[in-house]
Amino acid sequence: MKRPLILLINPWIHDFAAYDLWARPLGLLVLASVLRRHGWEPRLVDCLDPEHPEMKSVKVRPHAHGRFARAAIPKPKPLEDVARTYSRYGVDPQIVEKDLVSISRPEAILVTSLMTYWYPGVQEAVCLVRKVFPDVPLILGGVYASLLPNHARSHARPDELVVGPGEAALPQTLRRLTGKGDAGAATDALECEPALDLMPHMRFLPLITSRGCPFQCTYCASRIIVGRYVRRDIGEVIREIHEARTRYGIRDIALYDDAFLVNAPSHALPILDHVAEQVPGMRWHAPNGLHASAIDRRVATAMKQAGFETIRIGLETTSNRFHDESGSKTNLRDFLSAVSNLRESGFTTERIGVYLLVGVPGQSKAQIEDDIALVLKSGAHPKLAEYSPIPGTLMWEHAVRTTRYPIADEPLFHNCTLLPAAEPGVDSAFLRDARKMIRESLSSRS
Ligand code: B12
Ligand code: SF4
Repeated sequence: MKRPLILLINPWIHDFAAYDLWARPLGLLVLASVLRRHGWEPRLVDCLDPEHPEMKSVKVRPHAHGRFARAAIPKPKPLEDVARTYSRYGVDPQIVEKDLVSISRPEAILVTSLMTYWYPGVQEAVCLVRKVFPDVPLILGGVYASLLPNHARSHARPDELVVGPGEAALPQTLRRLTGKGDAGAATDALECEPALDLMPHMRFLPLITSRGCPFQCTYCASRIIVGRYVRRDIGEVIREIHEARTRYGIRDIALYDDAFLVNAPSHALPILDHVAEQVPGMRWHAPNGLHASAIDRRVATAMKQAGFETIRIGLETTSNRFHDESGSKTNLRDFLSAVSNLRESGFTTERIGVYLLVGVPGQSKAQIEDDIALVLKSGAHPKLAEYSPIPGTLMWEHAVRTTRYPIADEPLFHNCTLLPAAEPGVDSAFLRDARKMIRESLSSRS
């Protein structure tokens, strides 16, 4: 019997800046695996497809990450005064429309969402699929939908909206809306294995070995979005890596975990050791921050042997006071020890990227300068990451009280480019100079 068709949409990004750091719609890809088990035939339309064959400006990327195609678009009214070009990142809408028209009418449409301030891209995608497939039930989920469900209901106007992981709710919601598919018994198990064959270009494996995080930092939404911290069976992770290599020839792994290295002896270490021995030649990339406090000598050696190439440590600041007050995920001593372990294991400065969170309420320019100096001195590469206030987090109320933007009324102001919660003086000019200083300092050493 023919399986009912379901269309999965990864919307465009509307922003001042966006860079494809091994970004793939992993939420939709894991839901596709669940839907297949429930009798559906999923199809993915990725508005961000970085290598769409009809996009003339797009070049094949040897390193699997790079720039998205973009087109300047008018700024939304609340951002009119911002002196930066605003763009739609991704595939031209006419090309996406052509792709949609070539697909037979689906029984249902799923749209994902990521950053809260990217909602205009979600609206645009919903409008287009509604135009091509009027009267097909449309369900919205993902990070934005979970953090701001009321805003998403009124601005994207889906037929249904799912908050949090979609695995449990989707099969039954689809059965109710369409009468199709197998509703099955509700389970709260979280899926982690993506339907890789749906990715238009399989250049790397987007891998998630655990969902959520045992910490609850005041500036982070992991706990709100995922709810609980769950680790996958190690054997399953290893099988997924083997399959990606043997079936699709994939050598690059992009880690999407919030907490890959937490409890390393019973989780990350056996995975890394197995890969080093049995799947040599893999290259690991961790664009999302890794936990400094977990990087002892044994972990650093295992990372080197398994083929880590892109390391980002989530340090945020060298201030122990900030860490004590924000969740204690790490501290300066553990960070310095992590860098020294990585260097002794053979990683060079350029490989050891360290995220420093900038523009946090109450953070002074002097603190940022000290953070940069200390990270450079430790032998690592500071990477400044602008803070985005996130509704529902413990720091949110503080940000609402101190920001000069109405962030509680308009999610466009959560955009980290605006430095919405930064103290006076911590502005784009200051950060431009800071980045220049980092480049100069690193190049003078090499
Ligand atoms: C991996 C990741 C990244 C990756 C890229 C991800 C991508 N695809 O583009 C990288 C490292 C590049 C990244 C970068 C950034 N990120 Co980020 N990232 C994440 C992270 C850790 C995981 C997202 C993920 O893929 N999870 C795995 C999949 C399986 O889960 P999922 O997508 O949520 O899908 C599930 C559910 O949401 C639901 N679902 C999803 N879609 C749908 C659809 C339907 C119909 C249904 C029913 C259900 C459903 O079911 C799925 C399965 O359970 C989240 C934190 C988190 N735990 O969510 C932050 C997060 C999304 N990032 C965040 C931020 C701030 C950033 C940065 C701005 C940081 C910075 N200052 O530089 C940058 C900006 C990126 C850019 N391109 O410009 C914030 C969001 C802030 C906001 N205001 O919205 C988060 C929440 C982290 C945080 N600080 O709390 N990020
Ligand atoms: S340790 Fe990282 S992922 Fe976990 S809550 Fe803190 S910032 Fe979020």
